[in-house]
Amino acid sequence: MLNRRRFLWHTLGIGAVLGQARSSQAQATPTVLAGPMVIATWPNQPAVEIALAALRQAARPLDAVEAGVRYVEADPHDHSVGYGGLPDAKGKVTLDACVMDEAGNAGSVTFMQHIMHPVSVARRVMENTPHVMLSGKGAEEFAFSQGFKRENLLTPEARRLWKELRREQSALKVPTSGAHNHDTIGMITLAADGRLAGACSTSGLANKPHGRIGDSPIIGAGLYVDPEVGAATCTGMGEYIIEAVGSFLIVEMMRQGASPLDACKEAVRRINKRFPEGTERHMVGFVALRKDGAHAAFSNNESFKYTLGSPAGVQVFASEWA
Ligand code: SD4
Repeated sequence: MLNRRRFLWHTLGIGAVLGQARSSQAQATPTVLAGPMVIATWPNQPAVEIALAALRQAARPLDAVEAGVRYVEADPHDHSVGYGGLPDAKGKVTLDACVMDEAGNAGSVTFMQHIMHPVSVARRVMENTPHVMLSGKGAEEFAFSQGFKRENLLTPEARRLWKELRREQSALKVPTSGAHNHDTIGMITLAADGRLAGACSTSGLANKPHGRIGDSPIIGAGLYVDPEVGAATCTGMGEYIIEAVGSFLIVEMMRQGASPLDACKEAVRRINKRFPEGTERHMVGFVALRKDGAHAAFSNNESFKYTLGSPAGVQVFASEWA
């Protein structure tokens, strides 16, 4: 019998495996950190510019990453994050987000509705409670208790796109990671003094089952920051990323001496190996930043792009992929 994801591959007629990444424990050429750095998934220039500008003014990396991600959460044209995000199968916009700071503290909210800035609620969970994760109604009630406003996050445009997507998917009866499902923001920041922080925020897969939670709010899956080593974050089909514990895997490999690129390749290789039918629509994309400023991105799909903010400015790059 086909398992759930094999069913997706077969149903969608996804192409053949696209090759495998090579892993290595080789020590990368050391990079001298020449200034603050920011890496984010997808073309997210304004968000990276905000975070980089904050770091240049000596902001705490956590403040920089929160400010950058908040920009995307408030953008009605990003249909994978916050306001304007595409709803789930019940027509509800449900949000997942997490943060980690320079000490390795973490906070997260999952399956939360009606709050424009889940990244900031995740930060409050980290700072104002002894817990790491709050979910659903409980997360919402906590947000209200912290002064966040209840808002309608479903825009007319998102509702229209969701209806289109439902028509496309009605024959399949499964959510897919196709058009309109990109643009989840994962962002990692590095201050000139080596302090790190990260955040990830998403409305998840469009038309997902009500209650489904992806990788983005899961510490170690959608984001990981190790203050001594570096940070990683990602985008794509959350189920694959959770099962690979993708971001933790990458940071831990960097701790063992792998370069950021080899570590990202290994995470993608493990996912491709388990699901060799191909990744035309079911992509994953990782970005990694080592404490010395060395960085990389790798995906199993040629569509993946990332935004780098460095002393050279803010630029969008096509990721390597296999
Ligand atoms: C999820 N990882 O919920 C998210 C989706 C995503 O760009 O990254 N979309 O599985």
